[in-house]
Amino acid sequence: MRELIDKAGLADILDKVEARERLSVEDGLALYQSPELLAVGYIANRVREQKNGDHAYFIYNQHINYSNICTNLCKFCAFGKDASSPLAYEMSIDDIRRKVEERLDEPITEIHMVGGIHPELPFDYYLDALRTIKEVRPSVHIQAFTCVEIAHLAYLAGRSLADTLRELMAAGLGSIPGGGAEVFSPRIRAKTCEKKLSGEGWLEVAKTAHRLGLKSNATMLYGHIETLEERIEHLDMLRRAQDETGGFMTFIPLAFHPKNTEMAHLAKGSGVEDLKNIAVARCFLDNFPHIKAYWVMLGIKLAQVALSFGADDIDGTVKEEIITHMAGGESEQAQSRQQLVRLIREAGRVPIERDTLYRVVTSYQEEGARP
Ligand code: V47
Repeated sequence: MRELIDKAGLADILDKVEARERLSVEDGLALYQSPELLAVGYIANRVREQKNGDHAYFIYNQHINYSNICTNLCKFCAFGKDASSPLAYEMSIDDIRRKVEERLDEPITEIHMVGGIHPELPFDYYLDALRTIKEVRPSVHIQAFTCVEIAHLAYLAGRSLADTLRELMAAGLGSIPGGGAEVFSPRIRAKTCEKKLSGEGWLEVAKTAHRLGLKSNATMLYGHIETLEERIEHLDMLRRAQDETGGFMTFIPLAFHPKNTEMAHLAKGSGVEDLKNIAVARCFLDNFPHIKAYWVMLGIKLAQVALSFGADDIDGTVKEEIITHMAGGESEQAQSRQQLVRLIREAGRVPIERDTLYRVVTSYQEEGARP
C-alpha cells in the first residue's frame, strides 16, 4: 500500500495522519483530486481505526416526517411541497401519536423527526409533537428538527435561539439531526436554496445548541453544482465550529439524488464519488468522532463497503424514509437488526447497536452473538 500511496503523491498526508496531525485545506483538496481511490481510502481507514477501532455502529430508529409543506422549496429537494400541491401533507398530533403507537412492540431507541419549513403550524404544534412522543414512548430519544427548522421555530416563538431550544428541550428534544447544512457556500445557496437559512445561520444554531448541552450532527449535500473547493470550505467551517464547541457527534455526507427535483437534469453521482466523500471527510474532520455512511442514500451495499473507507456508522433500521425516496432513491425502506449485524460482520467490523449518543445498547462482539 505504501507504494501506491507514494505513487499517488499522498505520503506526506499519510505521515501526518499517522502522527495525528491536522490536515490543511490543501491536503483535503489533494485527497479529493487524487484519482487513487484505494490510496485515499487506506488513509481514511487508518483514521477510522485510530478513532473507533473495529467498532461499527447502528441504531434501532424510526423516522417521522411530520409535514412536507415548505416555503423554502430548494431546487435539490423532491420532498418539500407548496401548501397548494396535491402531494402536500401534514400530520396532526394524533397522526404522530399513532405513528409512535404503531411500533411500540419494537425496541426503538430513537425517533428521528424532521419536516419542511411550514408557513402556518404554530410553535405549540412542535412542542406538542415532542410531548406526545414522550408520553407514548417515555424512554425514547427524540432527535428532531434541523438547524433550519429551529431557526424558524425561534422566529415563530419570537424568542432567542437559546430560549427556543430550552423550551424544546423541556418538551422532550434530545438532540438535533444534521440536515439543512447543504453546502455552506453563499454561491451554492444562492443558486440552489436562496430562501434557506444561511450557512452561518445554520452554524449559529448548532453552536447555540451545543452550548446548552445538546449534541447534534452535520451533513453536506454533495454531487450537484458545488466545486471541490466549496466542499473543503464546508468541511473547514464545520471543523472550526467543532473546535469551538465539541458538540457534533457525526458527519454524514449526503449523495444528491436528482429525480423529481428542479435539478433533475444533473447526472446521479458515482460510487467512486460517494466513497471519496466518506474518506475525505474522515481524514479532514479530525475532531468529529463519527462518520456515517447513510445506507438509505448510498444503497446498503455501498454503505457496507464505506466501512472500509472511513465510515464507522451506517445509521439504522429507519423504515418509512421519504426525503430520499421522493428523489429517486432506490434503496429498501428498512433494514432489520439481523441484516445490519450481518453486513457489518461481513465488512470485518464488530457490530455495535448504539443509542443516539453512542452509548452501547448491545455489542455483537462475540462470533456467535445473535441479534
Ligand atoms: O436536509 C434533500 C438532504 C437532508 C435531497 O443527522 C437530499 O443522523 C439527497 O439530514 N438528494 C435530510 N439529499 C436528511 C438528513 C439526515 C438523514 C439521516 C440521518 C441524519 C442524521 C440526517 O437530506 C436534507 C437535505 O440536505 N436532501 N433533498 C436529495 N434530492
